[in-house]
Amino acid sequence: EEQVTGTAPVRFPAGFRWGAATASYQIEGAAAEDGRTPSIWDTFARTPGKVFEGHSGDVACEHYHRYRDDVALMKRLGLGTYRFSVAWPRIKPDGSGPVNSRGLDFYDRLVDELLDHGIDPMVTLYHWDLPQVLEDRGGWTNRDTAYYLADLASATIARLGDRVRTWTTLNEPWCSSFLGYGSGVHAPGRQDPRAAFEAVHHLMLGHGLAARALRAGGAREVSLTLNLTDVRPYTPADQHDQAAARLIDGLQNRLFLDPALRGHYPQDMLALFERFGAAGVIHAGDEALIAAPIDLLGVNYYQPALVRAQVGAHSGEAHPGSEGVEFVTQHMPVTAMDWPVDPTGLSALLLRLAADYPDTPLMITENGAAYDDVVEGDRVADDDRIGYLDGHLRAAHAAIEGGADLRGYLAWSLLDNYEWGYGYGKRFGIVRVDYDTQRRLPKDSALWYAEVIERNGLS
Ligand code: PNW
Repeated sequence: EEQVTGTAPVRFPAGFRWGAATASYQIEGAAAEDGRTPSIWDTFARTPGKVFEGHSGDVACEHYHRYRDDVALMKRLGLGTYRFSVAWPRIKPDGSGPVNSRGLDFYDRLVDELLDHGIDPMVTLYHWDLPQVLEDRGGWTNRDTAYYLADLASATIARLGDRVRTWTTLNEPWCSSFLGYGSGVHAPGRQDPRAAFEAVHHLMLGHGLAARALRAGGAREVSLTLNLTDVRPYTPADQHDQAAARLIDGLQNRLFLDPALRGHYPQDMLALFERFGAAGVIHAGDEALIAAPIDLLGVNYYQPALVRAQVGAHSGEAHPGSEGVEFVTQHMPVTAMDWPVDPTGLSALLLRLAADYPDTPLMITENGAAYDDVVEGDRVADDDRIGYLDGHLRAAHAAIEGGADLRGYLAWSLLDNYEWGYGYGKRFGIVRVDYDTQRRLPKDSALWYAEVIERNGLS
């Protein structure tokens, strides 16, 4: 057994990429500026009862106007990579069709600012802010949306491709499909398992088409980011618990990994497309398009899952087809999200990816934790977040030692920000944001992380 929570000094490989991540709707604000139109999150935030206290991203961290200060802050922390997403409704206010150059201007300025500070920009095309006009035509249940994502890719790389090396098509299609169209806790808030599976396929088709468009536009590194987890059977020797874990592993991991990296959906997942009446959206040739070669798989990891077979249990609309599967509460420390803290899930996940999907370089594109931070003067003593990050970095290092081809680590998130359905009520930042003054205050975890980057490891 690899020790992943000890205190032995660890060093990461030379060239390991260190950084932090954000997403457009979560930080930018400036929701109605320079031609941006509403996204599904603007609509969702305005729908009573959907988001904590009705919070929206109208203002957020005002990053749209404060990006220079934010880049200076990144520089002070020593970040080598900054992962951000572009807002589709800024670049294509009508969803498809003409480009709004004022929208692209913002990202142009941001990229230049990053490069001026020696920070490598990593651009995600879609981190959940679909133009509302496209949702009005069915959103991700409409096949056209996949082609429009490829158009967005072409337009964006045409403008930024001379300076941006690393591109990501989608962030977490599991969330977009199953939380957006299945359980409805994310925008657009639909609750229909058929729509959720249709969305899965059109997102993955969009990934493949966008990957091609990026390649055609000269992208040097093309990637896909998935939220993956380590799924464990409650009683490892129990075959019913094993089957339960296999099913959840299918819905959470293999449904996205297999088409992207192996060229076909898993059989058990195809059966669910059939069962929910969504198999018709998979056309001949689609799987070959989805399997467009990628250079990097982005892994977002927060927590493991523990599941068991339980007659009558229902694990919820976010996992359609999982009747009889129960998610078991894990008795370990939790974050402010109530998510269990277990770094061994990260090492297990990375080693599993290395074994099952070989020859795919990996990057942790999100990892981090929300805590109820307390500000004391000009300091935030967030030891719990430091503990979370330290444990997960040790786990990542153990996986590298075990053979995983892990190229980098990006903390989620640079700033406290709009945490989707939780609004501003949950703080994932290594930097505190005071939403009254917009003042940024690096938490102890940010200062600690700067030292980690500086020494390329942990003491
Ligand atoms: C990810 N879940 O979201 C996103 O990529 C970020 O934008 C987000 O702020 C971060 O993780 C923290 O939540 C997720 O329910 C949201 O399993 C929900 C889930 C997973 C990831």
